[in-house]
Amino acid sequence: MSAPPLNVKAHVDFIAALDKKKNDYEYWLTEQAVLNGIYWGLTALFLLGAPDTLVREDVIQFVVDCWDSKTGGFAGNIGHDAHLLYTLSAIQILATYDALDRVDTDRVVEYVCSLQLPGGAFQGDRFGEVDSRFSFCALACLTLLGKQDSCDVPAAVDFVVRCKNFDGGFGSVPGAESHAGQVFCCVGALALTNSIDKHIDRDHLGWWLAERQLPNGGLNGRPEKLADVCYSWWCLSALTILDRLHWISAEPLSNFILNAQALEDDQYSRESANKLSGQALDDAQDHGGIADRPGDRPDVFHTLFGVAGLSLLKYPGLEPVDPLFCMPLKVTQRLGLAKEKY
Ligand code: GRG
Ligand code: ZN
Repeated sequence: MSAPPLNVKAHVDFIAALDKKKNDYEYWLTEQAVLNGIYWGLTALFLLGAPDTLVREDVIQFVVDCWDSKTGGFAGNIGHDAHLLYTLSAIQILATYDALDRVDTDRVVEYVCSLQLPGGAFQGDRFGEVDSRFSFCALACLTLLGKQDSCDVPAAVDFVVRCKNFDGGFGSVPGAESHAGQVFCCVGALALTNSIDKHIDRDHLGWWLAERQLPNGGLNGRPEKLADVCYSWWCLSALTILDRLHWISAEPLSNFILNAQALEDDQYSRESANKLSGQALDDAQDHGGIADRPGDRPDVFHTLFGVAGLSLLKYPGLEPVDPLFCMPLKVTQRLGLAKEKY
């Protein structure tokens, strides 16, 4: 199937317009996770070659305002509770803007380490949910801060290895079904701790990941599920780390992602423009962005992971992305954290 080219300008405008949508219903649904949204948007903008689109100082100040002085972690919005998911996004944003000196990083390290349990797993916050996602968040955060050794690394690795299944994939906790999102987190955690070859059979897991490609070119997250643009990141990043990216058919996957763009003249954009009038229509950015699959409504999460997937596939004009941190490669190179081999 053919596909339109990547519409860089439409996606940059789409992300820039998100800030103006604070009165929208969807904004309130995601209000507790604004920091995640800013990380997704900012990273996409850097990869699209438009790093100056947002006002750097405003973004940094917002991140600083999300810091919770009681715990030392970051909340997803000002005045909310701290969580590892938002703490990683905060550190990624500050690292991207070269502004890590704007926070008390020792307290952030203390917060992250306080969430490690005796068996090595990390809980996401003080309420105690355990998930291999949080192992990745903790290790990535500590590594970005140059303090990985502040936690019990062998125990952290041991928990991640216990999440591995007979099919080569990884789940959220020991015994849970393999899922590509968790594979990204567990492969990432093992890559961050230089323990891929000790614990992963690259061909076995590479095969499970390559099996995620469907006849429409897109990737799903586990067997019998629909293809979704975000798995272009969760699967491709893991395949890149495992040095098995070539086990995917690149062109059909690129076309699947490119066909999920919301473009000016497509049905999604026409319908959303028809629903608006007057000032709302003037303010609206009714196209741009990438959806989970062709024909669906675009969002900033799938915009980042579509663009980042295309970057891993070396789509012309995009900035290279670091497959481990999902940040601009230039940033992880500046921090001395980019790896040639895992
Ligand atoms: C720095 C990129 C980055 C991530 C931080 C939070 C995190 C670490 C990773 C999340 C990994 C994950 C679990 C991703 C999956 C997200 C997703 C699409 C879940 C949907 O699951 P289902 O079961 O969907 O609803 P399927 O596709 O299986 O039907
Ligand atoms: Zn998705």
